Amino acid sequence: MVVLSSSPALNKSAIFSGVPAIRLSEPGSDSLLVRACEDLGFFKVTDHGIPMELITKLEEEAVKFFASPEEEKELSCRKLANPFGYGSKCIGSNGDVGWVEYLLMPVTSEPISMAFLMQPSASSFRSALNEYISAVRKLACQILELMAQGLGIEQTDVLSKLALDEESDSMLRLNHYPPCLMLQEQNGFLTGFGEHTDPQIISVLRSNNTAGLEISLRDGSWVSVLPDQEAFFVNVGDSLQVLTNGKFRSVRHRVLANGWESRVSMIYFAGPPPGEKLAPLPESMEEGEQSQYREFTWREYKSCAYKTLLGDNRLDLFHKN
Ligand code: GA4
Repeated sequence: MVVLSSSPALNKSAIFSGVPAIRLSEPGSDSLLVRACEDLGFFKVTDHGIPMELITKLEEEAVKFFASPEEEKELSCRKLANPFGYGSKCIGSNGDVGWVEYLLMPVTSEPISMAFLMQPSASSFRSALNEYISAVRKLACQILELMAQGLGIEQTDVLSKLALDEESDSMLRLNHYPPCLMLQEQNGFLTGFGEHTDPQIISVLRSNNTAGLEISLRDGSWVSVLPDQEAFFVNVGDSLQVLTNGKFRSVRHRVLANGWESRVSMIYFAGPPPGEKLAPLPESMEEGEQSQYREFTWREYKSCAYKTLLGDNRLDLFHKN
């Protein structure tokens, strides 16, 4: 078990009221999405169509899971290969730590099976996960199709088909940031999940009604995002930045934990198939525009990501010159 004793208490950033809130069904939502991806690389969607019962059911199961004894959590996931499974405080394999415990699962075309979360009592957890995964994947695809439409791309499934592909390397992460008793007296904050960008195409995040998520604006300043029970937050990931030749901005974000509240978040990462070449979509480029990146596959990018530290700027390594 890693102890985070030397982490200094952090100050919370100013609350940001500028997160674009987009109703997917409103006319012009495609252009609004594009603008948000260009400006911040971050937005929230409000009429997502995912029933609240489904979200609440998974959130309750996640809370139950994280409240179970440490050995049980570890045992229930032992069939999953690295980096998947249950983890506590260690993020990745290069020494990053945070005040967080998590469950990281691959999302495939097959439902989550008995091989994972093996106790008989986990059957309601598995079914909540499966229902949630199919709903959130559908939402991610709807968003990706609107983005393609907003970019003026005729083939609007050009992005969503990557997430729907049989081989798509997508995943679901449940994070639990427990209250940190050490911090209660100091009234401070601690790094729950350190600053980073997500390597995938987009990430679709839902959290309980607890603050903690912060994003970095274009000028590098950090702002705190107000929780919203009704909405899903969406991050542009590094892959989408490449696919749009840098027009969309992969957003740096982090999570701060505090002394009193328990934060639970559920994030679906829409990833491409391993062999997919990541290169700017020709339709998203102006005439004569050159790619800013050398060509590489998602497999290469992911393997590079796992050699880096969480906060590293991984895309720089693939930038031309
Ligand atoms: C960040 C986004 C996802 O949570 C994740 C993370 C992954 C991990 O926790 O295993 C990484 C991190 C994430 C980026 C750099 C590497 C890999 C930890 C780390 C230090 C699951 C992912 O795909 O990349």
